[in-house]
Amino acid sequence: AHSSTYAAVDLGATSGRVMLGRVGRGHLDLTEVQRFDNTPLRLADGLHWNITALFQSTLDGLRIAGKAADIASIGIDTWAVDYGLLDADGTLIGSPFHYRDARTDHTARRVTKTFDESELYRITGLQHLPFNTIHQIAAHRTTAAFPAAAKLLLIPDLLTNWLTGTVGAEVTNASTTGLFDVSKATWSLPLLRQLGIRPSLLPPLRRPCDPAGTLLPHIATVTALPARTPLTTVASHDTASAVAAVPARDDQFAYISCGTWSLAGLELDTPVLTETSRRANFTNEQGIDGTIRYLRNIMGMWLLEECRRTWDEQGLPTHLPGLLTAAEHAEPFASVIDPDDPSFLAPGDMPRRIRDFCLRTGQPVPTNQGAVVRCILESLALAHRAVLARAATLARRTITRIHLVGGGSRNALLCQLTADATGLPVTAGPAEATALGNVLVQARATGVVSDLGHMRALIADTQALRQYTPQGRQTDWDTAAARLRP
Ligand code: LFR
Repeated sequence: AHSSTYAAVDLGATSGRVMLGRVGRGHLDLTEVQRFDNTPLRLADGLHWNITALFQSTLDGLRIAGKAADIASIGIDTWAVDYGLLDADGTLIGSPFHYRDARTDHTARRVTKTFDESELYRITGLQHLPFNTIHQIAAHRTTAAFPAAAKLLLIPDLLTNWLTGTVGAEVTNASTTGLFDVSKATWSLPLLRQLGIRPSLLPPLRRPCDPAGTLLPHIATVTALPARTPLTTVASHDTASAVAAVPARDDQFAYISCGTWSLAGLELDTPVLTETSRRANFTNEQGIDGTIRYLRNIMGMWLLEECRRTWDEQGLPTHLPGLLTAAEHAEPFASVIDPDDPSFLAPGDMPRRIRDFCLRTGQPVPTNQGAVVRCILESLALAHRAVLARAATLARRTITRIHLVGGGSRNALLCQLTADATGLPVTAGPAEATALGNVLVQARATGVVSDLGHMRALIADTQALRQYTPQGRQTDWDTAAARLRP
């Protein structure tokens, strides 16, 4: 049967990958070509992404992909909010900052002093996160570099620029900046004016399925790909790609895109811009086809990843299956944390910060690795439950099933605890939802799949999914939740 192959470049906060997706009638498969670590770079002025290393790994991956298949097109997605600045010659000014850099600790407060937060929310619909692009710019603009900037490119748009020379801002990612009008789906010119940001700094918007140019000659040479290999604009915000790939069969679902972050919420037709929604810190980000991703960020597997990094430095075991088995045998509900406590955001000794949280809140301190992992997973399940219940109320929707996608869907204990805590059935998988969403938007741009419903049905029909049914008593979770209330 006829099928086409697409290359998906998917960069996450801790690892990146290049995948090949083959799509045909009733057919979809994904193979990994190359996986690489994404290790941040600490320089004198703060925490950065090692963007040239990421670009090099991307090129290596594309070269291998091109040897394995004839590539119809390439799509790029990454995490959101971060950007590179280009000068008037199109040269990158400095290495892009990492959203976990501490420089926004103070600027976030400054922006919200200059602006009425309610008004900001009515325009952007964005949850308050200290690292939103708007706050990063507030910190950046006092540096010598900023005045030299002619264009601000979000990370996927920057990599696209390096591959094809084209300049654009993909819309799902643009919606995470805090400079975007969610109701009009355009950059907010009034907001830019008030902030004193030249509108020309922001590139014209492009939408998933739009063409994004063809490989520059020197890129075609180093990747050994055909000269006119096209890039397709995908949902370049990884979370938007992941949600596009949720294998839902109806619209009464909630999703949890679980990787470094847990993004838990609903897909809506229109944004919820009420004061209650703002105070609950729900975000309205753009999904594909003008859908709204109504969700909250929960600290996610970052807590566990950072624990493992610390344990590795301390010479303790870090093998995930071993840690999860230990967590299964650990005592339930010994202590719970609020995963979104600001003290957990920065890189560093995570087990110590978890112990500190337990001490501060008068709970037993987890004394071994199994207890720490149990505490993290139960706390994430509790947060999943709180966020989804709130989302349903605020958006006046009924949830009958949770789709848990992303790397976290491989974690059976987390999936089961999420089912138990919410009292809802959980469908887990696909783990590579982001890359699949990336591939399927490319397939759609070339007419191989038709619409969002078709994309989701294809995933539901072809990918291995696991079902979890709620067990245990809801009251145990109520009691645990009550411990976190002051
Ligand atoms: C997930 C994600 C989230 C965003 C965070 C920072 O990878 O893209 O959606 O809030 O990273 O960019």
